[in-house]
Amino acid sequence: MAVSGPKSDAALENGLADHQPGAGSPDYETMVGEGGETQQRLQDERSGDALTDNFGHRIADNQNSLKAGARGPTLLEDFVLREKIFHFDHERIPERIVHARGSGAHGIFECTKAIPDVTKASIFQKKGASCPVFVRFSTVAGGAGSVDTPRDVRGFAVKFYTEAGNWDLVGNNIPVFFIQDAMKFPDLIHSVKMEADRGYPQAASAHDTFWDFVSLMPESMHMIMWAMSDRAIPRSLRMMEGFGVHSFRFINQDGDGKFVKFHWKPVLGVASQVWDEAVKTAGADPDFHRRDLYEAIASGDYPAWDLGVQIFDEAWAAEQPYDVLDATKLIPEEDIPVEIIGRLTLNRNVDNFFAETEQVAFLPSNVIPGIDFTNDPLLQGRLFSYLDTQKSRLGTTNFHQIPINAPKCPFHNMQRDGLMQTLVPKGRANYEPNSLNEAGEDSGPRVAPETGFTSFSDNGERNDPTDKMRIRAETFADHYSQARMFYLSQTENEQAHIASAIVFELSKVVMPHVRLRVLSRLRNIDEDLAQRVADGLSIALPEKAPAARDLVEMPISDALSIQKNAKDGFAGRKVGILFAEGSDKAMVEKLKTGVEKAGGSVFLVAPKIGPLKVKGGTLEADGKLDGSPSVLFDAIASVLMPQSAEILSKQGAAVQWFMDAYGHCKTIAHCPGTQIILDKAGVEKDDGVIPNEMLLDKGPKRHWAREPKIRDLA
Ligand code: HDE
Repeated sequence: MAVSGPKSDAALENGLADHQPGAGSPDYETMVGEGGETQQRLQDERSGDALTDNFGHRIADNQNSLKAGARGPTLLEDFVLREKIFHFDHERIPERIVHARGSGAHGIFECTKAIPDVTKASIFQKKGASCPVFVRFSTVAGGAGSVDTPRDVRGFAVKFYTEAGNWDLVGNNIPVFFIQDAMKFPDLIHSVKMEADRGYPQAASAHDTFWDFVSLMPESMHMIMWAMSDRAIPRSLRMMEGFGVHSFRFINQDGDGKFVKFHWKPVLGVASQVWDEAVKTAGADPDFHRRDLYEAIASGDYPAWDLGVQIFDEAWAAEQPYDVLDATKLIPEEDIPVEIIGRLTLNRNVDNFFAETEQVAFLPSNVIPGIDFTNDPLLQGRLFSYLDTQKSRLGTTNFHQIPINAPKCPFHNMQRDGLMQTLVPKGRANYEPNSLNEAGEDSGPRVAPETGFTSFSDNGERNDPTDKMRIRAETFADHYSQARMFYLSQTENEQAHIASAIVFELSKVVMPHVRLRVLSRLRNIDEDLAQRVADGLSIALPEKAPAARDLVEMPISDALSIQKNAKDGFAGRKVGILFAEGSDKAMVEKLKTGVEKAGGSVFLVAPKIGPLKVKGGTLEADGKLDGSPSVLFDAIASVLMPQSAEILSKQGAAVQWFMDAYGHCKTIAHCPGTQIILDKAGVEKDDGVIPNEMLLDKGPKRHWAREPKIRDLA
């Protein structure tokens, strides 16, 4: 019976019924490639390519779901339908909590004036240096589907893909902000967004909660002036100024720092609507600004801005009647003129709104060497927020791999895995430091102390000598004294365990230079330990590793030893009791009651689960002998008649039961009948091999004195 139904009218009308799957699509060979190529292919879909599902299976019918008969129910096996609906159901991601509605475009930034004396930022070293950029303009309060022309601040976020990594200058079209401290941001935004109980107004500050909040926050009054001015109803995104808002810092090659404020000056000049116009535009063309930007770029009328900087130093800042770290203040251009150093030109619309404009993730923490932060408490809070928000918006810490966010310069590090990992790092160098190169392996990337990002050390606090630094205090430099104290505080047997453990571990290490390095460090802890390990491996002791600090001989601490503090009672311990047919039920029960009374528990083990016939009735085992090895118990006891013992002495599981308990230094209580198995298992009489009657007195402790007799320790 045919399962695909007749072609729908729509399909026939579209001529799709005659479409040959695969016509015009590239060869299989050219489709096969690494992940990147596959992604590129997806972007390069052309008309005529065969429609496939997400796993490359060609689709024969995109109109009809698979049904049991023409009018029958849809079948679960229809993977084409399921995938299509499944993907559609999950198309939306959380919109930005602020700046949800935005419009983006690609472009280029060119340095028009080199300023190497104030910053070592690579992009400002040479006139004519350039890099690609992505810019996203936005409103703040409205949702992603709101209109373009409300009275609102506009976001002006620029991502520079420089050769030194991404630099994100995430600014606004107003040079000051509502609040001075990041702590108030959630309150500010809650107050301006639609009111919590009624869900309106959308994209508007003209309502109770906003004005309630700002009237209680006098620091917002400067920004309110700007927000109520015509700046908040721009004529076009192309006719807005942009501002970095905060004071940032420029650092030059010599490490000297200067404050800097960033400005974008539109080549078209600043222009605004009047309020009545803005209101009517919202109805007539809700996408007024987005359309204007798109059409200008599409027609080759590329919008451009000059990048200006106001540069000043701490001495100048100290003399001003305001704090340059206060984001509610601007620096009048009359006091510090704006110096133009570059030009931004937007020359390419996005190919896909979601992939680029929606998924772009700006991070004020993205700076390059030569540009640094200041202590502006608003900026400091932003340094956390943006990274954090991308995880919830884009769902993965690997959001940097999304093409719009990835740097265009190489990036290498030891970050691995995570949701939606699309890179395939090779080798095992996923940690640093490593010396894998000494074994001829790729050892991965290394820090670049000369060219890497270093923070400006002055903490910016006037008259406070405390500097910012990445450093470990000298008082943390002794790495061996306490390691030695720990080792020397152990019992002889515990020390042997440590030495043997290191021998075992290093015998699994196949890189000889690593074994030697460990030994050279052990010499700083204890020469005897190092020698024991070297002997255990049968290699010569290497030179002692240099130590940053002289060893401090610390007194032995008994608290560090397990054996010196062991508790010998039955509390929390489990005793395995072995019985078989013919065993003395009374004896088994006596042992059981005794152990339980002392706080322990008992597990009955027998060759078969039973019920088995025993002297005095029947008895059921909790576990079968070959499934209940003695490693499961802290001590063992056995109640066996000689005949059963004779039979069991020929069975590996029984012999090993005792052999292991003996080897693991456990208490072995037994009846005389068991002796034949004990002999077979090599169990020799000692303090821990006792008659059943002594079990309760002896307890389940380990008998370490036995250990040297049964195994070679290092
Ligand atoms: Fe933002 N801001 N912001 N902001 N902001 C976001 O980050 C935040 C502030 C600005 O087109 C969010 O990726 C805090 C000042 C722009 O994708 C979020 C504080 C300035 C954009 C966030 C501020 C801005 C954002 C939401 C106070 C001007 C849009 C989605 C400490 C200098 C970027 C996202 C784009 C977006 C937090 C204050 C500009 C939640 C906590 C001041 C242009 O992380």
